Amino acid sequence: MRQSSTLDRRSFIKAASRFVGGTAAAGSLPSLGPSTTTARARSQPNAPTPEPLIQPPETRSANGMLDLTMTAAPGPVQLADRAFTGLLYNGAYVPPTLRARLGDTLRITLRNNLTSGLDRPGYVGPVCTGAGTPSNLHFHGMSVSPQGNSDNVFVHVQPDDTFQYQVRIPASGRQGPGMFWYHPHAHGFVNDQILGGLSGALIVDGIEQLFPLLRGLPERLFLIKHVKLDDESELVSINGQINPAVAMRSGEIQFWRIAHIGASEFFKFRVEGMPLYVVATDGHALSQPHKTTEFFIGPGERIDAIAVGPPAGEYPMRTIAFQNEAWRPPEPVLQLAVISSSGSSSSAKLEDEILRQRVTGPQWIEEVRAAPIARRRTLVYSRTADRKLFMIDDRVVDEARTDQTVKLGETEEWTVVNTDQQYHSFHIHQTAFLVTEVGGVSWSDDSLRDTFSVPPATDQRPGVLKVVIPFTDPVIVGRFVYHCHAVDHEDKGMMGVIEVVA
Ligand SMILES: [Cu+2]
Repeated sequence: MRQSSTLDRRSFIKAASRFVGGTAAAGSLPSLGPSTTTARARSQPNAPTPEPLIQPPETRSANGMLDLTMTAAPGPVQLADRAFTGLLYNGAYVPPTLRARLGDTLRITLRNNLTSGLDRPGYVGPVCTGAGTPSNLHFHGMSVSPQGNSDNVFVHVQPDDTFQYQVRIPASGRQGPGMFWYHPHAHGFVNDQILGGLSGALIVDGIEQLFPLLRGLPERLFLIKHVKLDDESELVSINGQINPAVAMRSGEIQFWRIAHIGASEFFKFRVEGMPLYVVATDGHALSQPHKTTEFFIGPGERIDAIAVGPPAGEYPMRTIAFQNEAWRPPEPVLQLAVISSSGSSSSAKLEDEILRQRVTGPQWIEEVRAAPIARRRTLVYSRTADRKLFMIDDRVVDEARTDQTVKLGETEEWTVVNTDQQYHSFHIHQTAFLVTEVGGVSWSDDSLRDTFSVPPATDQRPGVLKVVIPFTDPVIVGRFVYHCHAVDHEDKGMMGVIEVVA
């Protein structure tokens, strides 16, 4: 029923956009009466019979080297019954998952072919202007060098240009095995390029050494992307599929790697009637699996979890409506996938076995917890009333300015104060951090993060996030950035530059 009403609404908006004679970019429509302000346009297209979940293609390192050329260019995308022009790596809306091991080097040649104009008359595609723009590559979550041709977001690769990245993953140190991702980070163009489809998964193999139970389990990636089309409809896909079916046998154990590799949406979701056992967040292992039934995942965040095939039946993975922006109604509930379980084995005893697992080896988080705080800093997030500028400490980013200088070896406590009545997030490059306080309440995390959502301000007080950040890994010396990972905010200024000096 919901689908037919949103389809009606979609045709209505299409008609309206024809009437105003232009693209129906958000905010550009004239007032269409109360229905447009009370209903959100997000909708899933018709996908009558769920297709089996497809795993993205992979490119693996060999002899210590992962060699790949990635060309960013416009190209066709089909999501269920919707076709549009996206911005793609090597022609794919879900480009290859890069798989490497500690000690490997990623040697990636980026070719920027974002040259042709997408805003031609008759263009039907994402609300995006990613063509004719500079691009680059960021290796999100990785404790690698930010300098030279490594994970350096100050490099801007112009249209028609090529740049070769060489990112050495240290064989030992802070960087461990886990789930990471890659995406463009050319300031001012990030949102459009990720919305268009430019993002993929990056896995450092070896997590089974931390949790031997994971060895040999079938691995399922769930790469969440979101796109807004110029008729105002919004699509949320997993591995480039709308509402795919995940097949399990009752009592079967699978290893699920859920990553939000989209641009700017915050999601809360659950699998109805099916818990998951989280083993890592943002590529950092917990000390033991943690049973969870609801997940909050902002742009850039990842969750690795053990899933156990439930009794035979269908279990929808659905978003949960929640209030993000105080001035808009909550997003409607969306079905993201359906878990289709068959067979009759019992899964009851498996839960005990999973919850008994303990991570092997020393964990970085223990050092972070024990480190003395060398310095405390506060970042204040704000925006202008017209939403054109998003700021940290009352200023927009300037890539030539250094906002924070930190000494290598020190651990600091940063407080992020959100004066805006919507979610933002805190992300810093090259190092993970420990979350210690959320919304004025102390927060006990069992794993590190590299991205975390900052709660909205209320009428009474700002939303506050406290984190402890270790600047202790020599590989991170150099200049890099911290920012809100709702990247439309980052593009509009909500970013700062940090330099770690030896
Ligand atoms: Cu933000």
